[in-house]
Amino acid sequence: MTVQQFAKEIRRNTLRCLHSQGSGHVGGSLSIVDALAVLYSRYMHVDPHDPRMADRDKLVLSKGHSGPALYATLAIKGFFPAEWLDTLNKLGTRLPSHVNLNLTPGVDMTAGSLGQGLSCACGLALANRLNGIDRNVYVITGDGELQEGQNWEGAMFAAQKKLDSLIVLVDSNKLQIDGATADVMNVEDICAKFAAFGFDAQRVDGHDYEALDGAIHRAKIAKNGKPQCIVMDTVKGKGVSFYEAMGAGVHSTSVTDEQYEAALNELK
Ligand SMILES: Cc1ncc(C[n+]2csc(CCOP(=O)(O)OP(=O)(O)O)c2C)c(N)n1
Ligand SMILES: [Mg+2]
Repeated sequence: MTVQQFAKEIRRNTLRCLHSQGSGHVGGSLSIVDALAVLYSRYMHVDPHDPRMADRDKLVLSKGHSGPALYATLAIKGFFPAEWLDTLNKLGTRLPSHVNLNLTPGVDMTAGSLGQGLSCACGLALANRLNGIDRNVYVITGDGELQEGQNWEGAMFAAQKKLDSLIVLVDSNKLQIDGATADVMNVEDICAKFAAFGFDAQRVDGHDYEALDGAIHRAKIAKNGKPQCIVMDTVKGKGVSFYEAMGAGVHSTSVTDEQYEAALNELK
């Protein structure tokens, strides 16, 4: 499967998952699909048959409300049966709307309360070093999420401890829950901010597979004592025209039978 096909399959399954609930975090799930496709096809050293393998790469989905995109990815990778995707948030489900490491095979950190994932990832990266494990810890944060001050405590800690196995991917889709990030509380220049905190920072088109691949590769091989940041310019709702066109409204929205069918038609 090419990375393009993988990404389409993730988008289809993300919408399948959201459709099972009838609504949910459509926009921020679709905006990270291409990053997940590159990570899980080319970088993540994981074993679907041994999800807790000590010697694995880890992903902290700090913007935990985008769980459906991660679930879609993990289902395709074989971490659990695809039928689980039809149970989003249902009573007794293993797939809660916000990621939970105790419920879902392949989920490495619980998240949902925004702002905490980078700190958690610092702990995971430091623990790897103490245990002699040479693997990467990836974090995906939202752009709006960076308004949470705890991120910058985590960033300081990462630089202080020289956590160069830590790779932060910022999903810069320019929107948060109820408007444009620039209008609510501007977080730009994100690259310059991370660089000022001691990171190597790059900025790429978050829907360009080869650009993403190049940035992740550079971050992975840097090993220069600096934590790594990749700001991804993305589109909320990416891949489905009518979701892309919704603006901030796509943050949490419906996936009706009609919308699901129309979206699948676009994702053939
Ligand atoms: C601490 C905290 N405050 C508020 C929320 C509610 N909330 C969920 S998503 C969201 C918007 C986040 O915006 P952004 O980080 O840009 O995410 P994305 O655009 O990728 O969906 C908010 C405010 C939350 N989950 N956690
Ligand atoms: Mg956003």
